[in-house]
Amino acid sequence: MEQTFIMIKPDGVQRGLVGEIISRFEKKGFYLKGMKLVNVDRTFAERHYADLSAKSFFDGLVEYIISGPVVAMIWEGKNVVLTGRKIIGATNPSESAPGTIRGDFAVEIGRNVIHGSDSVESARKEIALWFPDGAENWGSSLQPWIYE
Ligand code: DAT
Ligand code: MG
Repeated sequence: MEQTFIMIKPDGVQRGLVGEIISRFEKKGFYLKGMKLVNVDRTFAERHYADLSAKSFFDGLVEYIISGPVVAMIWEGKNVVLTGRKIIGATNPSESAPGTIRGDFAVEIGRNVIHGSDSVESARKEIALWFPDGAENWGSSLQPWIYE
């Protein structure tokens, strides 16, 4: 099944949103296949956001990501990349729909609480960067009640 990389950013950790965010992915019917709380250094944050290195907000974005611990996770499920992005909501919280994580918990684009891979290909790259040993291999006994 498809996997995606989800990261709760330092503001989400500081604000005590970790449990709420995990709960939303769990209740949807996705499976947690990797998780760690880590402080990343500047070089690592720059690698994660390498595609945005030419943007004017890049330095501020990197400062934000290294400002405290983040929760890095692998989630697995049918269409989890695209559906994960829908659960997260639009990049700018002023445009994120209520009911999405950013719509419910964020105000500023530079404090938007959570990251999610934007394609299957970037998920593959991001999982390889953050979890070089790969995902944990386990299966939920409830799977037949969620997946036909
Ligand atoms: P997303 O996180 O929704 O995938 P992105 O990959 O385009 O969005 O950008 C990564 C992060 O960079 C985003 O979560 C917040 C920040 N960012 C994006 N566009 C920005 C902008 N115009 N001004 C300030 N920060 C921005
Ligand atoms: Mg992105």
